[in-house]
Amino acid sequence: MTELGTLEDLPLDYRKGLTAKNLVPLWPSLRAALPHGIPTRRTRPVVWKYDDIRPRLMQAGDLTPIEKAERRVLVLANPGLGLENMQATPSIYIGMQLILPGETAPNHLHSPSAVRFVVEGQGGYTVVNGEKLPMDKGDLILTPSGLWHEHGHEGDGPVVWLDALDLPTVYAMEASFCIEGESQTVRNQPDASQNYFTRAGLAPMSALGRPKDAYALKRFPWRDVRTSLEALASVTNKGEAVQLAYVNPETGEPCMPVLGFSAILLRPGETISPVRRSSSAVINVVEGQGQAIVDGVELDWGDSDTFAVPTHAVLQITNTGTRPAYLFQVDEAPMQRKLGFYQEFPTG
Ligand code: GTQ
Repeated sequence: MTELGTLEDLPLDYRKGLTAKNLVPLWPSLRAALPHGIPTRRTRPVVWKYDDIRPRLMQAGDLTPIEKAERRVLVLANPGLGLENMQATPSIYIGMQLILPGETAPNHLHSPSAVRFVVEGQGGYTVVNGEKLPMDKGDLILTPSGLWHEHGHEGDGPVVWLDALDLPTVYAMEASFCIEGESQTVRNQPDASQNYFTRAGLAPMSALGRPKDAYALKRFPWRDVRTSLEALASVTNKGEAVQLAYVNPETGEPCMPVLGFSAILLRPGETISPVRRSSSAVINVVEGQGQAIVDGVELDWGDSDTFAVPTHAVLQITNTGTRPAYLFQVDEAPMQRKLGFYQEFPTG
């Protein structure tokens, strides 16, 4: 590799002249911007233990009334990226949100897209453009860019969910903003997961003759995901990932434009070594115990823990328990595919 010239190689008055005119020489920074072979990654493989998050979230419930928070969220920030930047990975924002019985989180819309993945509790709901979506453990709820959404809780006990947003990308583009609105009028019918899209391969006939709905299904009940994972496991060799992608039932495309979502089942004692990918990931444990080895770093995980996988990382995940383990994965592969640089790097 050729040694490139440094800033110090340049006469001081030349450098000063460049700076005065808002100009920068590329060659001293070229290798940093375009490292050979593999990107420079500041993202650390880290695990956020739910046992560390939960008591602090409950404390926030005591310390900060919902009116003073709007969204009562603790952000899972990757220390390698700077805690203040609120990035679990460079393109994935993750928060844990608490809502208490009787509380409402006011109606708003924003340019980033969000999903909610329910971690614990019963009786929570989100209203998205007038559609009231129940939130049971493991349910995935979409609140896409530009759609009104508000949350509430009609049950007992705390409800906690994981928020995943494409905020870092939208923010980096100086395109992140929010609008507040009056509470929505709720349509008096069940959400589309309970009447329009109840089985894979079946869509309402009326859906064929109109433009595709970018967000046809906004709630993916965990009950169905779990059943489908178990069925897929029955025809998948041990060591091969049992993984289902959340897609739009009208288009077959990933259900959101920037972030991708999938669910994984690991059989007792099973180890999977997913292909190395150009996208990063955040994995939340629905249930189970195990270990992940991410670029050589061992991360132990249990129920409701969450861990970060940097871009291009070598990853191995093991279920060390005696029951199946279920994982929920967020990645930015849909965005990377659209931008034309998504890659998988088979080992060997
Ligand atoms: O619930 O709408 O974690 O707007 C961050 C921003 C949650 C939400 C977050 C948000 C929300």
